[in-house]
Amino acid sequence: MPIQKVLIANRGEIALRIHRACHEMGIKTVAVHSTADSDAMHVRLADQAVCIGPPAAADSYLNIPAIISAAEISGADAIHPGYGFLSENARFAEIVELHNIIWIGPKPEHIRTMGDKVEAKRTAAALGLPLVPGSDGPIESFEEARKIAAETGYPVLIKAASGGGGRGMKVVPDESQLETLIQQAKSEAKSAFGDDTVYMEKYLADPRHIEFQVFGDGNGEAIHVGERDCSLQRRHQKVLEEAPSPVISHAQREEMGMIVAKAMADMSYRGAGTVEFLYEDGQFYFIEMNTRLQVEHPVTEAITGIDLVREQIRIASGLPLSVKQADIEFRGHAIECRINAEDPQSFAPSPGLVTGFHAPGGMHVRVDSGLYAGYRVPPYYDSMIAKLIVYGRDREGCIRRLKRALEEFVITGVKTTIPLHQKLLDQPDFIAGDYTIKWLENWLAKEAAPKDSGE
Ligand code: MV4
Repeated sequence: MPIQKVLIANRGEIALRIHRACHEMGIKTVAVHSTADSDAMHVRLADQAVCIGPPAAADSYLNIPAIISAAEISGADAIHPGYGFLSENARFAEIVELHNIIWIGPKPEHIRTMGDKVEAKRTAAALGLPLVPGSDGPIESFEEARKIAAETGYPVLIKAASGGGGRGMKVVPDESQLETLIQQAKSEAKSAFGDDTVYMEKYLADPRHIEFQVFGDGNGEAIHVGERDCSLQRRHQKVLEEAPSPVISHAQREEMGMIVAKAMADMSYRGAGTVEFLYEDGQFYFIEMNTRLQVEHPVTEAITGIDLVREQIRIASGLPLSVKQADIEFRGHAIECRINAEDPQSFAPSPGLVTGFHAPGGMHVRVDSGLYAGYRVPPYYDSMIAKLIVYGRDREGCIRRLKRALEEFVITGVKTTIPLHQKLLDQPDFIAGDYTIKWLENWLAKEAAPKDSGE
């Protein structure tokens, strides 16, 4: 039986994105929402909507019994988790499947494996992916740590096995601080994640963050749909992403893409995944894998023409992958700007009433957003309110079109990061594609510093 009704366990632009794929496939949708989101666009567009709790995410979008009940009551036969919230909760995936509801996502065992960063690295190594040198598993003793650090060379980085996304990392400059920083990392990991397992890696001083998008059918077939460059981040939040990466050649993409796709095939991975690498001096180093759809997936859609959410739904329905690796072509260039309801200088959240909204349009301009004039941005959730995704024949044309689209974009009533993107697109380093994971924060620090008048 094909999927007839999907419950979308999310909110905001990603809930709309999933709804759109469903309706294009003839599938009905059920929205869930908190009491703070009764007027949200995802609720308005869906065929049905169920209120699942009060504003706090812990009581609504993370409320497993309420979401399962909503699926049962509405007769949904599948659940799509989107990103964030319950998307990488292996227990939730298991519970969904135990209720005979189709989980539009990876196998729960793979979600669990990749959620533990030590297990993820072990798995990646066994599958032949290149790793950052470091401890083969958790750090068991200070003596062992001292030995490994001496072998890999300082500085080293202590990371939490249950961390990810940069939380709880400690850079250790030399041996004198190793013991103290391991202790600190362990105690912070314990209080943040309830798990004090830590591991060690050589600290890469100035890499790029490049990730490969993959799909598996769960039965040993897998493809890659290229990489995205996500190096422009602030406090581990991506600000702008692009595909292809300005520094990866066609040959490198083919080579690394094949290695990654083969790894996914060998583990019989199911659904969408993102394999994250640090890239420095021409080398890729695996760091983590995300077992979900990502915010920045539209740049991949733009350069491949493949609807990634449709692909996820097809796989969950038991259908084969819709494209063969040999038929996937990468054409042109795409950039996504994440637009947040924040002060563009201080990054302080700016929730409240949207008094005016006009989205840009025209050829190759895509806006994914649940905003409308009269909508009130609630203060309880992530501040991302829109994504602007622009395509061009080449990177230069893409940047020109993106600037034009940002000029057209009107959002009044709340502050947004649109002016930040406009400034960023004028930076010579950005225009040259010459940036690493440190570039954005360095630039922001310079911008904030009082200008030297030169007198
Ligand atoms: C690193 C690293 C340098 N060396 N690992 C941060 C988030 C997490 N996913 C991995 N992170 C990093 N791991 C080694 N061995 C630097 C970072 C990092 C980073 C990575 C990607 C994008 C932005 C970043 C910002 C600061 C640090």
